[in-house]
Amino acid sequence: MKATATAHANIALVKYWGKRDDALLLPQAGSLSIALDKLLTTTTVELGSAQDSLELDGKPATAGELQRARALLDAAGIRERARIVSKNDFPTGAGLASSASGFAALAVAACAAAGQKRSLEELSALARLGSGSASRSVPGGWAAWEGEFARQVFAPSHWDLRFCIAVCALGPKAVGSRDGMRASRESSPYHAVWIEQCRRDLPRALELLAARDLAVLGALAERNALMMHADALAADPPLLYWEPATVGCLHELRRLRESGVSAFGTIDAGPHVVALCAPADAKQVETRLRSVSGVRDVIVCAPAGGARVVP
Ligand code: 2P0
Repeated sequence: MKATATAHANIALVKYWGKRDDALLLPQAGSLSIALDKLLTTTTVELGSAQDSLELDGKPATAGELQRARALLDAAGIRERARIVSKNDFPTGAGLASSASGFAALAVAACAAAGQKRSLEELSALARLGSGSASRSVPGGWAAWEGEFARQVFAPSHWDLRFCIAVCALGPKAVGSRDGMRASRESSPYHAVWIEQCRRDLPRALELLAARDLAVLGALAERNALMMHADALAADPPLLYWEPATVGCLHELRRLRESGVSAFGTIDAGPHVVALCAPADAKQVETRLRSVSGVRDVIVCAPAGGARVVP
């Protein structure tokens, strides 16, 4: 009746930004991500307590977070009340995709605690009900999510890249992904064009990933992220997730490319820039991002695997 699981957060190279079903968290277009080794969540689920409770990094979760966790347990057929304790190995509340690793670890720990044997596809679909991007953290590695669940398209070892996360602000963002995504779909005149672009980007990105073509995949990923932000910026009211340091990092990466270093940026629904590069260039990319005014920290990550039960 008690189990612990770990899961890594992921960064998308082709982004999920728009739902075709708000209740079931089904995406309008497919997305592609890589799990990040340094962003790890560990979650313990104990069934049979008097009432549901959820603790995140030592603090009680909000009613909304608890409700999302309960929805996931209900979907798994788990009726017993659960005591859930979750801990991140990285700064929480700084917009570093902790909902993806959190709900992936929760789905795996909860089903293990209930003694359920489920496939990776089923676990991914359950994690999706907590947060869409969590579907990709269940299989981990290079993961593609197109419908009900995500699957690992390549193992983490397929391509040893580095992902340098430039932390460009502290504290939570003003508009969460869920509200931002809905606002973009409902009010941005660019949204339909954005979704069409993702439908073209995903198959192309999969080819480039198979070929390990950093220059072309990196450029595609940077364009995809900037187009997602163009969609969000055109919402009414506009969604501006960037800080000055965000723009500073994008310029620094362009300068690095002009000097012959293959490094490309991507940005989620927040201010942080994640730079993709080869392992041999990671030190230089890290140093240059640290030199950008307003950058608080740089976390250098490698590809990681999927969610798993731990002893
Ligand atoms: C992604 N993001 O593909 C995109 C890029 C943010 C920007 O998935 O509403 O927290 O819980 O499904 O998964 C963040 O969205 O949103 C996200 P919900 P989620 O990584």
